[in-house]
Amino acid sequence: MAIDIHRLIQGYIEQVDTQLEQIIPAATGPAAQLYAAMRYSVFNGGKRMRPALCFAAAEALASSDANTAKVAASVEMIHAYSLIHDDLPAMDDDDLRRGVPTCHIQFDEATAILAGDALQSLAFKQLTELSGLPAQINLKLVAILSDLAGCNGMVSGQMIDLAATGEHLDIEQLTHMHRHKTGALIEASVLMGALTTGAASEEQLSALSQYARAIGLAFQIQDDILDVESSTQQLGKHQGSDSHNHKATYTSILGMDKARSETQQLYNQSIEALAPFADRAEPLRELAKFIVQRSY
Ligand code: GRG
Repeated sequence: MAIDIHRLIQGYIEQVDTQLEQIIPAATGPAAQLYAAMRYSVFNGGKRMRPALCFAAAEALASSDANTAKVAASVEMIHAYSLIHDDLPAMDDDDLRRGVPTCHIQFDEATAILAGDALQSLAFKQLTELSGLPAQINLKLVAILSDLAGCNGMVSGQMIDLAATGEHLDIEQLTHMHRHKTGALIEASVLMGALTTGAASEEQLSALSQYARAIGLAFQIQDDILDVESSTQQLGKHQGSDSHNHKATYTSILGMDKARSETQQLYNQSIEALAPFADRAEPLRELAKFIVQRSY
């Protein structure tokens, strides 16, 4: 039976949001503003692509479970922290995200920095609360998240991005940056979801890694295409912000047609990588299609 992608994503969103509600309760008392800023940044309408990839990767091997929901919450909290910090005046200096004022505009800069910090540490705490997995899998989850969200992944990508602002980049340099900045956390989401099944072989992880690396880059190219073609209302952030900020993009380097064909090629690669999983990988296939066809 064909999968309804919107229902599939909605189901994943409900599972991860239930988990996030438990992890980040509304608080009173001296740190109430910190919790308010964390909740503001997590519960303001993200697409939840990384949690969705976590659940779908688990389902490609076995089934998703309570551990998958915890890991999905973990990657979403890392994502939320990265967006809060990315929007700060010291970084991209943005005032609009997901159609609402960015965290530092709604609260203040110090609160936004602390909300990002707290989300990051809570993400790692989640990995101590998994049950029934062998210790070496638990350690592997921590190592993957630490590597791919940190200085071997997303944070390095962000540093490269900041250093490259206003500079000419060639396509290899741009790809290197985005494999880190955007692709690494997407890869972590897929690998970590698969690991929560306790049943992932090295071959399967390697195939899933190929899938994630292809779709992670396709995600970024589609983001660049939308930055040109979509509207501020649809995107929930300022349209054209990359060119406004003098950033190299796939569309500025390759042109729109080549950027589109590159996205299609990467999509094809992601689907090829899923061959060993047969029908069980249908949710991952549907998410790949959604990622390259999305309009927001
Ligand atoms: C500050 C350490 C640090 C890292 C920031 C992820 C990132 C690195 C910056 C975000 C800037 C950006 C627009 C990147 C392009 C791709 C991307 C990650 C878009 C936002 O992700 P979506 O579309 O967002 O999944 P939603 O709002 O749906 O969750």
